[in-house]
Amino acid sequence: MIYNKIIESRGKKKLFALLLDPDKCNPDHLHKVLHIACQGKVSMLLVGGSLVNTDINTFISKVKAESQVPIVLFPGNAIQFANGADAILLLSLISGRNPDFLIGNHVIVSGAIKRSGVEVIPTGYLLIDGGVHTSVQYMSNTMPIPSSKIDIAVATALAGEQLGLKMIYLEAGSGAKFPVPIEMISAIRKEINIPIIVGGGLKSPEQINSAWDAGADMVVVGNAIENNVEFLSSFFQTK
Ligand code: 1GP
Repeated sequence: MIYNKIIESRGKKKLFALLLDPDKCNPDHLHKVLHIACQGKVSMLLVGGSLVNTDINTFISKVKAESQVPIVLFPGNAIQFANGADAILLLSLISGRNPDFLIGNHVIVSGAIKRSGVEVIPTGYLLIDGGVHTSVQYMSNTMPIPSSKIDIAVATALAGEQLGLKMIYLEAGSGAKFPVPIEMISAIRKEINIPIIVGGGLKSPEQINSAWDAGADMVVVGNAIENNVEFLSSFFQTK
């Protein structure tokens, strides 16, 4: 089970996830990325995006043909559910006040998820302002938490934990100018016990290491690898 692996790695190993947006992965790019991902340092592949047109199950089959790395859905909405995945981050966008992303999409897809047997990881999703208008902000029609409002982010993450969510995902948005502030990650880390995932705008090994040091259990990187596949191998060579 993916969640158990995340829990077991705590205190031993920091996790690194690659975000694959099926609309942005041409076969050549995908092949190169998976070749590097298979060398053992990528803990899981997240598949999804704010808006995806590609058929997710077909995409997953292609990924599985080239890699053994676990595939975890990171869905922007209910139609991104695919029963070929190993697990789904069942995201509730708790920083927002749009009922569709708090519970509406979940109701639509709950039966299909149950029938599939795909592992469900209930995850509180917090959108944090990353200095640009991101797709997730527009598509979810929610306002991000300002990056200076650490108290609001902490209270939101804590509420998510108290509601029984199993992980907190701090999201600056794909292509964010600034990643989630380090002070925010460490303040949340001090207040909650469940695993923390950090993604959005991570472009350098320094930023990734700082997020881990501040208390992130897993980081998620998308754009930096979409723009330069070599980022991945050069990053891991330094580890
Ligand atoms: C995952 O949305 C992010 O949380 C990915 O962001 O594309 O900026 O790495 P980047």
